[in-house]
Order: sequence, then structure tokens, then C-alpha cells
Amino acid sequence: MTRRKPSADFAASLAARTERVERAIDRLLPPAATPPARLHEAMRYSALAPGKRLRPVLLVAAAELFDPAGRHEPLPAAVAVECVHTYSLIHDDLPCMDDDDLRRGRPTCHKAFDEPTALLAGDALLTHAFALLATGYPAPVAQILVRELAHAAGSERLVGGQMSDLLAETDRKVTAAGLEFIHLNKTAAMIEAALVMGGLIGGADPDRRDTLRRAGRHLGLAFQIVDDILDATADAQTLGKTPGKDAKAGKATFVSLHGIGPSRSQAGQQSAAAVEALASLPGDTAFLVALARQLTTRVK
Ligand code: GRG
Repeated sequence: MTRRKPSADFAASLAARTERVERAIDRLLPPAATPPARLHEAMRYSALAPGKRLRPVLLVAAAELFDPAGRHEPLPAAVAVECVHTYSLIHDDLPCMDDDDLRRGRPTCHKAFDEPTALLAGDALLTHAFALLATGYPAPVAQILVRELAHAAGSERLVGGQMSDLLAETDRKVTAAGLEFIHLNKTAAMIEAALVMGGLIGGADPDRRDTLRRAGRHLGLAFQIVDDILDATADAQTLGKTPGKDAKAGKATFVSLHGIGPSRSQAGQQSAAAVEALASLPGDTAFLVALARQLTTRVK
């Protein structure tokens, strides 16, 4: 048998998992015609726009690592995580926050619809995430999944990170530690939760879930540092969102605090730490390890 190059294997596995997640988003969101149709159209418009699906793919891959036979279904949880992520993007783009008009290569939700509809579409996606967990899993598993996602999305993590980010806009003395706090909560929290929820569904024990959490923390920091580098170096067409907004607003980013070179080396170190944690897990970690490595070389 001829062995394909690992990169070709990885690209094919990533495409297959991404497609599986996208079919599940389509299936597990209310149909567009559900009354009120305008709200459901807006939810589907943003959730089905071409995102990278990093968080749901991580969740599915972590579940499969511990449950390679696929006895437990990761897709409702994967879609739940993507619903929370999409809500956060819709709200982040609103005029009262980042005031952006481009997301995932398309007009933002409030540009394609209107502000109140976008606000409500975000609210409804957030609520739908928890409905998916409550209806998709038996009670004891659902309870742990709800707790994990609620914490990651809540006032101490995702929303808290966003709040700290807004406060930092007017603070000209953001320190490296202050910026790391924002990144750990605004970005890493949901990546950690995706890996841990996948592990929970696959049957990982608490020690292994801790390892997944540690990998998610490093991966989240690597992802955000690369995001800051791309924000400073890439164009809107490649990114599918407006680059350079943070620098224009005088906001501290990893690049503005540390410079491009040190940012690249920090991203490499964080990615290496994530790879080390993932590779220490039992089973076939090749996909997760390749995904963690690929995040530092991504172009969008
Ligand atoms: C409004 C509660 C609330 C939170 C907003 C998501 C977010 C927090 C802000 C968006 C700006 C930003 C730089 C967030 C950091 C996390 C991040 C890089 C999000 C974008 O994730 P990708 O690149 O997006 O995975 P796609 O579209 O590919 O899913």
C-alpha cells in the first residue's frame, strides 16, 4: 500500500471533519422558515458563513481520540460550541462594540439584516447552544457539558475577556500580563472548552481532561498571537474580516507590545507546548498534533 504524505492525510481529515460539522450546523439549527423567519435566517446566515470551524473540529477530534469507535455522538456539542462562538462574533461586530462590516468574507449580520435582528440572532444562538446540550446528551453528561460551556462563555471567561478588552481600549498602559488575561479569556476559554467537552464525550478521565485543558490554553494563546500577527500583516480579502482595526484604534495587541519577531517566536513556543500536551495523550493523536502545528502557519 502506498503511504500518502502526512500533510495530505491531515488536509483530507480536516476537510472531512469540517464538512461533517457544517452538515450538522445546517441540520441542528432551526430551519430558516421557522417563525419568525427573519430571526432564523439571520442565525443561519452567520452560523453557516464560511468560518474555519476550529472549535467544533477540535471537539470532534478530542472525542474521537478517546472513543475511536464513535459510540458517543460529538456533533450536538460541536454545534453548540460553534453557536456560542458565532454569537460572540455577531455581537463583537455590532456598532456598540467593534463596529465592523465584514466577517467570514461577508457583510456582518447587522449589515446584512439590521442591528436589532443581529443582537437577537446572537442571543438566540447562545440559548440554542444550551438547548442542544440539554437535548443531545443523557442527564449526567449534559450537566457536565452545560457547566463547562457556561463557564467558558460566561462573565469570568469569554464575556469577561471581552469586557477587559473594551476597558483596555481606553487604558494606554496595558501590560503583557493584562493582555495575556484578555487572550486567555476572550480566545483560549472556548478552545479549552472545545477540547475538554470532546474529551468528556469520548470518556476521558479527569487527568486527561486536565491535559486537554492545558493544550487548549496553549493553543488559544498561539491562535490569538497569530491572529494579532495576521491583523498586522494580512489583507481583508484573505482574512474575510477587516485587518488593522486594533492598531488603528491604538489598542494593545501582542504585536504592538512585543513586535512581530518576538510574536512569531511566542506563537511557536505556545504551539509547541500544545503539541507536547496533545502528544502525551493515549491513542492516535496525529490529527490533533498536526492541527496544533498548522495553527502557527495559517494565513487566515
Ligand atoms: C461579544 C461576548 C462577546 C465576545 C466577543 C469573538 C470575540 C469575543 C471577539 C472577536 C475578535 C477577536 C479577535 C476575538 C478573539 C478570538 C478570535 C480570534 C475569534 C475569531 O475566531 P476564528 O478566527 O473565526 O476562528 P472563524 O470566523 O474562522 O470562526
